[in-house]
Amino acid sequence: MKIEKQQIASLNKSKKAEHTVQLDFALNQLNSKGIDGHAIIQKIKDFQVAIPSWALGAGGTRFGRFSYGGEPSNLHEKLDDIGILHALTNTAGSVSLHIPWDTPEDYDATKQIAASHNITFDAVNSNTFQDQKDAKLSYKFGSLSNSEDAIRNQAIQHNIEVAKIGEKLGSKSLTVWLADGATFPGQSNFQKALQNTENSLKEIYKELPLDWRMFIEYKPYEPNFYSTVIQDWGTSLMLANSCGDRAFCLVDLGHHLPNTNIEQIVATLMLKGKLGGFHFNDSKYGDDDLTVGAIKPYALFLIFNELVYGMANNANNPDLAWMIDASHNIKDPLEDLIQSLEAILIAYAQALLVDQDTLRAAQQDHDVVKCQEILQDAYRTDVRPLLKESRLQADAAIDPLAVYRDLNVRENLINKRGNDSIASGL
Ligand SMILES: [Mn+2]
Repeated sequence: MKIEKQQIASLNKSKKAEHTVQLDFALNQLNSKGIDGHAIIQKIKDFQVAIPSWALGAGGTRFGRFSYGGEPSNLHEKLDDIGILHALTNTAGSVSLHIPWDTPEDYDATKQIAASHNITFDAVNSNTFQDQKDAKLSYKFGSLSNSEDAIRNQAIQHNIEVAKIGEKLGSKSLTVWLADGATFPGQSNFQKALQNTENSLKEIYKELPLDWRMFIEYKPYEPNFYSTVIQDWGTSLMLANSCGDRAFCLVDLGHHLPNTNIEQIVATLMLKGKLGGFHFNDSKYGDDDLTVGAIKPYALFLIFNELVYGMANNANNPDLAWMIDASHNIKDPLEDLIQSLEAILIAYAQALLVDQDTLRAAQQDHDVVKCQEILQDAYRTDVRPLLKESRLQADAAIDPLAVYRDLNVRENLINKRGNDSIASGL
C-alpha cells in the first residue's frame, strides 16, 4: 500500500482553517519572545529519524505475543510500511536494518523500493544475542566476550559480514549491541570478558570501510541478570576510545537503571566528541521499550536540551544517528511509531526554544529559580502547530494519526497481507 500525496492533501483540507489560527497564535507568541518560528519549522522539517526494521510488527514479551494482522512478513513490505510513515509524517526518512532478520535477497530491488519511498539506509545492526538456524557455534555464553576463540571469531566475522551487507545498500555505520554477560556470580571472569570484547571490537573496527562509524551500545542488565560486559556509558566510551576515531557510544534511553541522569551522560559524551547514535523509547521500570514520551516527556525534553546545546557547541562531535528502538505489544506498530515521532519532534522543538543566552547568564548569576523558569517556559510551550506546519510544507499530513485512520491503513494491510502474517523481529 502506498499513500499518495493527493490523498493526504485532500484530508489536510478539512484541518487547514483550524491549523492556520493555531499557527498564527504560536508564531505571534514566539515572535513576542524574539524567536523566529519559521526557523524552528525548518529545523523540524529537516529532522529525520530511522525506523528499525524490527519494529513494524507486534513485539511481545517472554510471556506472549499478540498479533495485529497485516504485519509485514518480508523486508520489502517493511519498507512499504516505513514509506507509509514517511508519507504521513515526513520524519521517517530512513531504515535501520537488522541482520540477519532482514538481509536483502535482491539488493537492487530493495534499494529501488526504498528509493520509491525516499528512504535511505541508516546504521545496520548485528545480532550475536541469539543463535541462527545454521550457526556452527552457540552464543549461549557470550559472543565477542566469549572465552572460546572460535566463538569470538564467529561473532567477529558476523559483524564484518553485516557491514558488507550495509555497504551494498549505502549504510555508513554499524551498531553493536551485546547481550554478553553473566547471570550468576562466578560464571565469568570480568576482566577476561572485557578484554576479549575490546579485542573483538578492534578486529571489527579494523575491517570497517574508512567512511564508516561504529556505534557501541550499552545496557546495564537483561538478558543477563548479574552482569553485562558493556554495562554503561563509561565502558562504552572506554571501548570506543580504544578502537579509534570512528568508534562512538550509542545511548539507548531504556538502557539505564531507573532515575539515571541521561541528559548528563549525553552532555559528557558530546563534550568528548564521542556520542554517535541515539535510540529513542520510554520506560517506567527498565528496558520497557514503550512509546517515546509516553512516561517521561520532561526527561526527554531535558535530554534534547543537552543534544541541542551539544549540536551547537561541540563541533568535534559528529552528526548524530537518530533511531527509534521500541517494541509494540498492544498498539498498532504504525500508530505507535507515529506517536513516537511526534513526541521526538515536540521535545526537539521545545529544546530549540530554550533561550540559551539568558540561561547562561542566569547560571552565571546562580539564579537557580530563573534557570528553572527558562527551561520550563520552553517545555510548556505548545509547539504542535509548528510540527503541523512543517508537515504541511512537506506535503505530509497535518494530523498523521487521523489520516492513517481515515485511510483505513491497517484494514488495507490486513486485506492485502492477511490476518496471520508475522513480522520477523522482536
Ligand atoms: Mn537500542
